[in-house]
Amino acid sequence: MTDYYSISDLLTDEQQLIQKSINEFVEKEISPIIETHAQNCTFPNHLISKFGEMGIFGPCVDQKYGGGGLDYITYGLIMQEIEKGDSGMRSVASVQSSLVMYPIEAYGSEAQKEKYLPKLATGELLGCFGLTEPNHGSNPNGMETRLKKEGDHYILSGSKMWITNSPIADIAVVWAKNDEGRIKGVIVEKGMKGFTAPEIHNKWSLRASVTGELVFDDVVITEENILPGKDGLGAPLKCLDQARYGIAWGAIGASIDCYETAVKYASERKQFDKTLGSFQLTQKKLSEMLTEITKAQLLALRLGQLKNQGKASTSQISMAKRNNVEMALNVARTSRQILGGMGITGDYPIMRHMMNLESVITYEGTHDIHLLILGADITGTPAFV
Ligand code: TGC
Ligand code: FAD
Repeated sequence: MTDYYSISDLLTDEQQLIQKSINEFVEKEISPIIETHAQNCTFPNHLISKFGEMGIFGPCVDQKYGGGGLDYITYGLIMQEIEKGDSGMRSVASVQSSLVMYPIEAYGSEAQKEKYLPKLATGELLGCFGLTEPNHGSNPNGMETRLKKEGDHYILSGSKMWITNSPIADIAVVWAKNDEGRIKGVIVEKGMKGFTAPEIHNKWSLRASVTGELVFDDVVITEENILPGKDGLGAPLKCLDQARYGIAWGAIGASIDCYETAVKYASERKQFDKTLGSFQLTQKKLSEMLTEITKAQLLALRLGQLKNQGKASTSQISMAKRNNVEMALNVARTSRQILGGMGITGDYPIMRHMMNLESVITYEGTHDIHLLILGADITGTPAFV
């Protein structure tokens, strides 16, 4: 495991143990099968219950609801190890933990927490998160999905786009505007009349992860399925803080897999009777990649410390998500070059990571949106309005 600055020395015994067990799980259960799933655009369904058994779903959720009750550095390490296997598998884990379990725990009623959280923790239920719409991606506040009051119930109408897990999810945490124009969180269950979740096909990225739409054709919603704890755009954005934090760690995992593959290849492959690793230009590439990975690890660890103290700000999270995903994409591109022609094949994980990271740099706030969140924090003037 690449750890040039002995960052593991700063971890507790429990954090190291959990990281090791997830690392072993990924090497046994994900890495051997993921390339085939990505090539075939299939999702390894059987992993859902295994993720549940490993405590990957809701590691920071309270134990009384089936969660792990763990700290945020441990959560980050789990995301890093899973994304070493594949960003799409980390997507499943982060959507379930940060975008489904988190809002139910943070904004849900006691009855909602008891009904959904334990089953989400074991993987008996799979969830998805619907914020993005066909006409509103970076600007979710413009959403057109409506939750209209009618007598003693509500009518949900509209659609969501680019939703991770939607075609296979049992429940969807959906964000819609009520009659007062306030954004509310709604738990929509599979099988509700008027609710469908068609799959989006033809992706060159996150091919082992299922992505789809959410379509609400006048779905009847009762009060018991509305999250009572918080409304307004801040409610979904707070969930995004959780998930973006996990991605800042996860991307490091993908970069380490690419870097370690390149180091190994450079030590074995010979040209001009010398290993690639003996050429100065290859050494420059490897040295720069290791430096950038190490900087990203330190950024993530410090962010984790702040998060554990309840002090990590949205813009600090944006800085780390933006930096670490761009770093991972650059490491993937450079590693691919070190492998020459072999780098484009599925015999190595690099091209898959690279294509996955093109989604990771776009979802959970695009690269540019995170720059603007930082810019707004520095200057006090948001540039997106
Ligand atoms: P703005 O006026 O800045 O804020 C509106 C209200 O929200 C509050 N707020 C936050 N609250 C909690 N946490 C945060 N991070 C918050 N950021 C803002 C803010 O204080 C305000 O509250 P109030 O009470 O004053 O009303 O909102 P804006 O409309 O100007 O938009 C800001 C912007 C552009 C930064 C935001 O819309 C944004 O982040 N856009 C990007 C959208 C995005 O990231 N979508 C992700 C969809 S989910 C996804 O991609 C999942 S992929 C999962 C996977 O597979 O891993
Ligand atoms: P747009 O908002 O149309 O942006 C296009 C480009 O314009 C980007 O480069 C952007 O940075 C730029 N841009 C936009 N506004 C500005 C501005 N003000 N200033 C400068 N540049 C700007 N969403 C969910 O809700 N749930 C999910 O589970 C989910 N999973 C996803 C899975 C995948 C595989 C993908 C690809 C996306 C997923 N998304 C999900 C959606 C994702 O969050 C959006 O794609 C993302 O927020 C960007 O929205 P958009 O695609 O509509 O791009």
